[in-house]
Amino acid sequence: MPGLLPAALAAQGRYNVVYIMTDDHTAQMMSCYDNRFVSTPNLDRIAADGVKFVNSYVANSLSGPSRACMITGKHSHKNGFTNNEHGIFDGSQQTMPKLMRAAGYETALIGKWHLVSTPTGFDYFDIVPGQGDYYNPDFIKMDGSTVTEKGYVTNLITDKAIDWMANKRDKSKPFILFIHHKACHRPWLPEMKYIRAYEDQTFALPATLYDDYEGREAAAAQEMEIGNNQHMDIVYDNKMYRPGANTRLTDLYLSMLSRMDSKDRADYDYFYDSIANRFYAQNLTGKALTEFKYQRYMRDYAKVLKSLDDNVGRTLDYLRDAGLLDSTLVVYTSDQGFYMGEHGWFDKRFMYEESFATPLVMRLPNGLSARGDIKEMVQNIDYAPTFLDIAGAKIPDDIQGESLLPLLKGKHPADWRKSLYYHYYEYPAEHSVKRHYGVSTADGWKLIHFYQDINTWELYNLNEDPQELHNLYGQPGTEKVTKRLMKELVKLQKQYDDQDALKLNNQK
Ligand code: SGN
Ligand code: CA
Repeated sequence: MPGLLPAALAAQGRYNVVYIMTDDHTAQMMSCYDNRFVSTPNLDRIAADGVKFVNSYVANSLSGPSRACMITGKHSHKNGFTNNEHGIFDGSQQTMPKLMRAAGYETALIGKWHLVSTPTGFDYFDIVPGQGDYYNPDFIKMDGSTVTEKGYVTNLITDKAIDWMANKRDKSKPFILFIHHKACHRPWLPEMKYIRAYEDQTFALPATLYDDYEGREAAAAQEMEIGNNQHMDIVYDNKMYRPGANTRLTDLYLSMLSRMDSKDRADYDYFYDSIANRFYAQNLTGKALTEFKYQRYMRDYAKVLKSLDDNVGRTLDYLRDAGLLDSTLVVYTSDQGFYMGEHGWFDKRFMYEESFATPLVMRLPNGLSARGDIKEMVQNIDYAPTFLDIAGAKIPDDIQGESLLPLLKGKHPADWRKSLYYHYYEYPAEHSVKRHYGVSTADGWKLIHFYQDINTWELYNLNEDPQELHNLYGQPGTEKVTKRLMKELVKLQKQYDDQDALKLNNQK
């Protein structure tokens, strides 16, 4: 074999990086974070052989923007990709994959890209168009052609990732491989072998399923409620199809299913039709309907996750069998968190904990000694500088994230950041979440400003109100803490140079 053996690479500190990112996977549905709902043994393996970040967050809780923050190490207003709906990522800008490549790494991207422009900085890519499909999905190749491939998307992405590591890469170089799964994005279409999984399980209702949004105007204005059929579609999301159905998303649903092989489709219809027949015979309304939809949602999401967990296991097994584990940093994260019925919701976008947070676990190669939980506040803008640091490359001054490498070495720098900045832009748009920015502090406080066609501030004490139900902004006795958070917010806006937001602080 030409080039350096894995052990030699590790000795040089030039670890490989396998970065696995899912779509919309949230910590509530990952057993090493939260074991109430599902078991994810393979994801948990990553944490067991390394670290679990328990204060891991995104800078903008939406797919494209989150991915842009990740590959640039910069907040949205700096990388330019602020929202999914109007954005085209400017691929001519500095990105971490380009810098990794310049540092001698082989770079590859497989799966969901979602940044519209053709990926730059990759020696190899094989991506799904837009959101991609679950069944017999299309893939866009480097020559620009689109090919429909047979199978379930999570298996196919993993097959491709393993094939690239085993057969396609230049083995004389260290590599960074981005495996971007489509799972577990809406509408949670399961792999056929798991279509019957979780059907005996009844999931506990979240305490805030019937939140009334009192004191939170933006929360009241959203369109992401499980119980509302205009928000969570009974056909598309819950798969309760019957002939003549004409909900807003019925056509989209049927077009997705039309990709299936006929035998699978017959089995799929047989399974969901029997549930739909019972459902329509009951004429559920009110809370009974909401809770039926919640259970369907949880089960389908859990099924999709089961295939994902299997495939992460396959990826780890490949690395082990190829002798690469000791020289490879394996990262598992999601493009953002997600609501599993908290506040009555699905989807993400808000700076509230469930969607501001994102799972982040890492299996560490030989030589990186940290183990267990890491409590420092980290954000997805930190991944780029971390990987550059691992590659021994210079971290450019304009990168806004911090390298996590000291934390992976078991250090706890006293001057580690004590607050995080967030800015969400996609409004007006699907799910109607107002534009907002805010600051969250290590001592458990959060201040958020919703703006544009609204002008409201929210203040939370997470230590006493972890579910963020009590907006304390403007309450007597909070003047001092509000002032402190306001100061911290302005400090971060200046540090990150978010000039537009700075001006909005004084919106009248
Ligand atoms: C689609 C979904 C939305 C979802 C966005 C963004 N609608 O538009 O529910 O919020 O993607 O998701 S759907 O009817 O097409 O399923 S993201 O993860 O890509 O940002
Ligand atoms: Ca997403």
